[in-house]
Amino acid sequence: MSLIVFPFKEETLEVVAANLTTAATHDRVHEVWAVGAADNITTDRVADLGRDISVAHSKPVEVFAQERLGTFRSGKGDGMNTAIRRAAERGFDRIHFYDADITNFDHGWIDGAEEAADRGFGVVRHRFPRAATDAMITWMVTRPGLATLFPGTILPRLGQPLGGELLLTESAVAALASDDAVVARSDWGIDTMITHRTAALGLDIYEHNAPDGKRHALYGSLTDIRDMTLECLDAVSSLADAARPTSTFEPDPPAPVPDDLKEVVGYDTASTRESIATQPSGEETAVLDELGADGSTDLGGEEWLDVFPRLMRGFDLDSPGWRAAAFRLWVRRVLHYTENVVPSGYDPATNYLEGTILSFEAQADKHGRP
Ligand code: GDX
Ligand code: MG
Repeated sequence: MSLIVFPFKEETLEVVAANLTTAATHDRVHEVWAVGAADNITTDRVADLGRDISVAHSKPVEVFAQERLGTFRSGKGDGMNTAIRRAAERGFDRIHFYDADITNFDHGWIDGAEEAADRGFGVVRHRFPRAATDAMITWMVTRPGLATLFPGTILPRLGQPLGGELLLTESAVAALASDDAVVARSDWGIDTMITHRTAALGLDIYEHNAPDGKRHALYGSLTDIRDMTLECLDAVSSLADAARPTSTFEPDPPAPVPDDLKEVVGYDTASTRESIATQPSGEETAVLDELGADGSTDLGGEEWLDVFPRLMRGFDLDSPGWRAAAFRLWVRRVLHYTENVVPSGYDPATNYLEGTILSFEAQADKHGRP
């Protein structure tokens, strides 16, 4: 019995309807759920669409609002955890999660995950090629964090540790549903927690490549993903004393990246630079001083390698000074990479980024956990 779940906030209704239909028309899918954000003004409309799709394809399609389960900001984590809890009670063999805003979602994603689960993998993560300036939280925060805390393990090797597209088998669902730290993580930190916990469960993990990439709503300024950056930083830093992974990991072989994706610009540099033009407050300055960073210049790879472990160790999600300093330094790191490395071309930029992760692992091997 396979279930497909889409957490959704406010997305284009046609895109959500197309995704619900794609899921409902797959013959291995028994049920489809869409879990709406709290106070989501589109939930009733999506529920109407769900009823029509359910009737048209004779398949249960349930649309409901997320429950308040966690202790952080109520966001995507509450949505995923609401579905995980319900699915554990209902006894599905497999749950797939997909973002509701994907515009190229098709049966191939579901097939790829189901086929790997048929071969015995307990968790299947989708990976997909991304533009050189997309995934800046993954490259500059989450993977460096995992490399620093878990060098030499599978965690720094996962291509997309923040990916919201994955399949969990029954035992993974049961373990996540009863894990207090996962249930608490109601915000954007949920993906990091699920990634760590599934890697620590000892289940075999497969990374399936969706070769055309994930086409979805892109950002404007990096300020659009400020909360996501800070919450993902907090989530990875919360793993400082967490168990080392015991799962095995097998990725699909590398595949060619579509040409048009190599040209996509991930965010707007001009408005992003404007967003950090303000002078730091006194609180922010105190944090920057503590970190030994001045915040007035962009950060290259070596500077990020140096400061990031301290940033991760000291980070306080509830402190305005830490939030402002972390965001400013991350933006300055991303701008430096965008202006100095991306112009060399897609493949060199991607290879460069992979190299930065190896440097974090090498540094951690030498000095131990921060
Ligand atoms: N139920 C619920 N509640 N759904 C939400 C909420 C919420 O509060 N906020 C967002 N969503 C949905 C949204 O509608 C979409 O379906 C999905 O969650 C992801 O949100 P989106 O705004 O499309 O995020 P984005 O930037 O595409 O991020 C995805 O990739 C990130 C990454 O890999 O960098 C998403 O899966 C992130 O979790 C992931 O960190
Ligand atoms: Mg999206």
